[in-house]
Amino acid sequence: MITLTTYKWVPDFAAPLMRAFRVRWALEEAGIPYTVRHVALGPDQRSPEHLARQPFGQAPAIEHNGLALHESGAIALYIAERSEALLPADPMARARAIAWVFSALNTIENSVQELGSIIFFHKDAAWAKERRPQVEEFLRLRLGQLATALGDKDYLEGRFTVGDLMMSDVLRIIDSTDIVDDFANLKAYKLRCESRPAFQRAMTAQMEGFAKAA
Ligand SMILES: N[C@@H](CCC(=O)N[C@@H](CS)C(=O)NCC(=O)O)C(=O)O
Repeated sequence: MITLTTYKWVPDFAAPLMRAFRVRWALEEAGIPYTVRHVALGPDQRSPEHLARQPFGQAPAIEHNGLALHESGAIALYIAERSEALLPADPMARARAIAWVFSALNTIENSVQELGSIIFFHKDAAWAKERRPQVEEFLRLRLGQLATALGDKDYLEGRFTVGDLMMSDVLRIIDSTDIVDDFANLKAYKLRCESRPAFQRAMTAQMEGFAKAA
């Protein structure tokens, strides 16, 4: 059985966004049962037990059959390799789905996270007010390129893959803005991903998990 390590508590704004959600969603799409371990923010994060699971004292991490694995992208791919619901059997289609996971994490999440950091932690700082227009402009460039690549397809490679799971989850980080709404096909794509039953089950589990662990 896979054990997912997540936090006991995070601030309200972070609860639906926490990266453990990607893991829950992948597990739900794959139909793989899992158990959850909650660690507390603070000293627990730096305990030898937790650092053995996640070398940077972060979450999520998983353990499975003696393997400890950190990084939400690596974990999502580990799960995806076990289910055609997330990765197609054809080698070329698999490679392209994996490329979208890297695009989500290496190309889109950087820009999204920079805006997220301003919104969540530094909104009223003078430097943030000055920097925000540049951050948004660059993010719009990237989202425009993503929208072009998506075109009129339902998902980035036509059918849903782990690449869509990661991409749509990254886009949620800026849900408190209307930036994605400016790209009609991206907005519809994100809603399509979020209306998947596995997404809904994972979100319910994540929110109930915080409530129970509190
Ligand atoms: N690149 C890591 C990032 C993990 C991460 O930033 N996790 C956040 C929660 S969503 C965290 O643990 N923050 C507390 C910290 O960095 O100390 C991943 O994708 O798994």
